[in-house]
Amino acid sequence: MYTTELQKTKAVDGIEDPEKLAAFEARVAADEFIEPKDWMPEAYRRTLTRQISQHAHSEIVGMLPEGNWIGRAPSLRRKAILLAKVQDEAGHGLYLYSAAETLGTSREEMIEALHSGKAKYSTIFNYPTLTWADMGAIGWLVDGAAIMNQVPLQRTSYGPYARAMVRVCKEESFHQRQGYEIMMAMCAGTPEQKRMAQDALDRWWFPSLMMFGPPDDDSPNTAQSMRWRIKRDTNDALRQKFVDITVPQGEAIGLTFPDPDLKWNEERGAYDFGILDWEEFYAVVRGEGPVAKERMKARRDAWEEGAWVREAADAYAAKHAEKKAAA
Ligand code: BYC
Repeated sequence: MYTTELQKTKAVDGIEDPEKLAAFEARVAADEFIEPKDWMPEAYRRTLTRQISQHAHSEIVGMLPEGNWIGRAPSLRRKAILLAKVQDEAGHGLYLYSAAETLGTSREEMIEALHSGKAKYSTIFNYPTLTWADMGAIGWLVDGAAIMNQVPLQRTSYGPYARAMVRVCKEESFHQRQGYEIMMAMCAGTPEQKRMAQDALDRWWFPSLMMFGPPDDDSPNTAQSMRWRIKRDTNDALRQKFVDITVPQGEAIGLTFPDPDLKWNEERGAYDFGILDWEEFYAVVRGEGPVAKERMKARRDAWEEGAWVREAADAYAAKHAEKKAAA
């Protein structure tokens, strides 16, 4: 299902029916949605399954860093908001697994790929959450980056993915605001609170920029995904947009960005910024992130501890099927 297998299916593309392929490409070029029962090239199906399932895994693994703070939120109000946000992420995972299932891969297969380390999930969730200010930084930066990437996905060429994104984006925008509001409150608080907010920005800034994926020149999937309108913007274009929107937000609350090369470029009408540490990115992608092992263990434990729920649901479904058959 993942890159190596995808390369194989690219070769198989040569034997796709040329007429069907041409009709498919014309539909995509006309901005028509492709639906589950429509004909599609095998490589399109596989790249979508890869992207949507990895997106779903990111939502579910993404519940862990914030879930760790629900019991430690500083007030009842903050706790209720964080609880709602983490529940939203579970919902996003469910819409996305459902969208991916319409392409013919079962949820069990996708979960197995995650648990065996075959499938990727966003690098960002392999960093630890050390203080309450990290809840602010995650909402503001991580959800902010997610919206930047996901708003264009509302127009992605595969119908079920595009429709799932509409609701996800509405919720993400609430998440971004709640995070920024935590940062605002901490920046207006005691010197210690301001220091915590700055420290969170210092640690989360570069990992957030890496969420957009490798630079366009090193992105093996972008060209084909843009051609099939799965991706509507390149990794670098979205990263730049995110920097341009986020820097003034940070400066407005008195924060400074941990990048000495960050400066407004009048000619380009955009911020210049330093080169990211791509070696760190690839190491995290390989599963060597600071808390990668902990995250996977938490997911596998949750799956095993939830076995009785799946068994009970199956037994209930079987009982109903029996009753229906007997009626
Ligand atoms: N982390 O050719 P490229 C959230 C992989 S959830 C890990 O550019 P593509 C949230 C990439 O998969 C946010 N791996 O790939 C949740 C590929 O490897 P494979 C998640 C990464 O697919 C809870 C290889 O590197 N959002 O926000 O064209 C709480 C080469 O990359 C990453 C989505 O998933 C990464 N950061 O573009 C709070 C959005 N970047 O698969 C918040 C949907 C790249 O070929 N996905 N890789 O083995 C996308 O838009 C695209 O898949 C990406 C990558 C832009 C991420």
